[in-house]
Amino acid sequence: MRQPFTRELADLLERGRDRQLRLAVTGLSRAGKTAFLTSLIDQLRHAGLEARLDLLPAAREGRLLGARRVEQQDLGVPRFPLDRALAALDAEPPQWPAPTRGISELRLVIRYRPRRRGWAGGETRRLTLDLFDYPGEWLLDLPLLSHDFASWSRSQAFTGERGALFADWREAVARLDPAAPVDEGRLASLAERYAEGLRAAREAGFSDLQPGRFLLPGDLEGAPVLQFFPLPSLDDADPATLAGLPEDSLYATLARRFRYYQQHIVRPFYREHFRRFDRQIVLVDVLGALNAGPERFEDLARSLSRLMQSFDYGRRSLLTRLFAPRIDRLAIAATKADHVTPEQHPRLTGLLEALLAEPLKDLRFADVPVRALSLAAIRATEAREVDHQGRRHPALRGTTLDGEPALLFPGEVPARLPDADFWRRQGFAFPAFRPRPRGDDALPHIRLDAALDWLIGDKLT
Ligand SMILES: Nc1nc2c(ncn2[C@@H]2O[C@H](COP(=O)(O)OP(=O)(O)OP(=O)(O)O)[C@@H](O)[C@H]2O)c(=O)[nH]1
Ligand SMILES: [Mg+2]
Repeated sequence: MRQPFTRELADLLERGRDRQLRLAVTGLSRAGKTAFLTSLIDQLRHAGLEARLDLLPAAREGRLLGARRVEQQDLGVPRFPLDRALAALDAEPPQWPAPTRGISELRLVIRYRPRRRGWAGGETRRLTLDLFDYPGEWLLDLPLLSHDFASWSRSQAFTGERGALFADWREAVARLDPAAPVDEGRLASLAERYAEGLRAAREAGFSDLQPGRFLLPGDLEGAPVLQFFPLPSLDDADPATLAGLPEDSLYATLARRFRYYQQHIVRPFYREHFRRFDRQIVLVDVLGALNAGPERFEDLARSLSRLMQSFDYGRRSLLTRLFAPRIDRLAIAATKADHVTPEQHPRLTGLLEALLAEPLKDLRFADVPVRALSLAAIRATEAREVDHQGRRHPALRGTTLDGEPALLFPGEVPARLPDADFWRRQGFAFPAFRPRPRGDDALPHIRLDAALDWLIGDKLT
């Protein structure tokens, strides 16, 4: 058996020769992470055969020979459920892969021929690609590291439609005395009500939700570390008084759990995973948010700017002070572009850039190379043109989830951030489509090859 340190040494050597790359895919719930990774792996496995990867030079030049799945490096991380995803797509009728939770990993070895001028030898090289899928919600917890329990409590707002979803919990919590001895059972049930509020808010399409792990508890379900909540009544409390409260008071108990969450949940993710990724792609379901209306759209904007703070490792950033990451390239992508007609795609990319204008400015200032694009990992529609009153109009053809054939024009994507006028006048509406039967070919996609080029293309030269 190989000793772990030998394997680490081998990994280190591979990395030294630039033959190993750790690529992570993230995005909020339902952004399209599983579909993206499934398609990416499928394209690479079909490379050199029937995959369409014209925007990836190594593939276009016929130098990409294929890819094989091998045993992953970190045996403690769940395996990315590739086979389950492919089985769903191969079902009759085809289905989308099931939602996933937590982090997962898969290792691919890519074989390619290096580009050599004036030399036609048969040398092949290998690139080891470690792929990771993890919930973007986890990144929403980064700002939590810069708070103590009291300041975190004050930073949580419960207003508007979103606040209404927490009404139940707010009413119960308003009556609590932070200094009173804690009642474990009561605290657990209040924490559960708070988590219910978060889940309801997510169901309703909100995404600016904290703590992130409450929504995706994984194996922490029911653990006391997830049994805390903000205390809105702390607004005007004096810090010295709070600090002096007894250990068994409600305040001290919640504050302890908050600290535990910081130390044992948030930090380890950054230390053991995030810091070690070489490249990342952040997926954003911009079209889904447009479909869901103005309040959700603004909520997405807010949570994305919070999520992107994890990538701003400029000099002053919180992250640099904690654990300097080494990401040298970042992509942000608007997913599910097959929900709109092709002439709308540049607008979709434009809208994504507008949505992320502030974080993008910070990233460029911090000299992090970043590229924005729009793509469909698994294209479920076909672009068509229809005649209407003697004029040709772009349209999409697809099959709805109920199996109904559809031919439609879903609407225009606003090129800038939508204003009140846009929501009043036009809005935006499209149905969800069923994936198409894939047969033996690689999965149909839009610009997944462009994403691949930006993320790994330079390692295949
Ligand atoms: N038309 C279309 N729909 C897509 C595409 N990618 C994802 N979807 C839709 O979006 C849903 C969510 O996609 P997933 O890949 O499961 O998203 P995820 O980010 O892994 O979601 P979680 O695992 O729940 O966090 C799918 O079930 C599809 O309905 C795409 O390329 N085209
Ligand atoms: Mg998933």
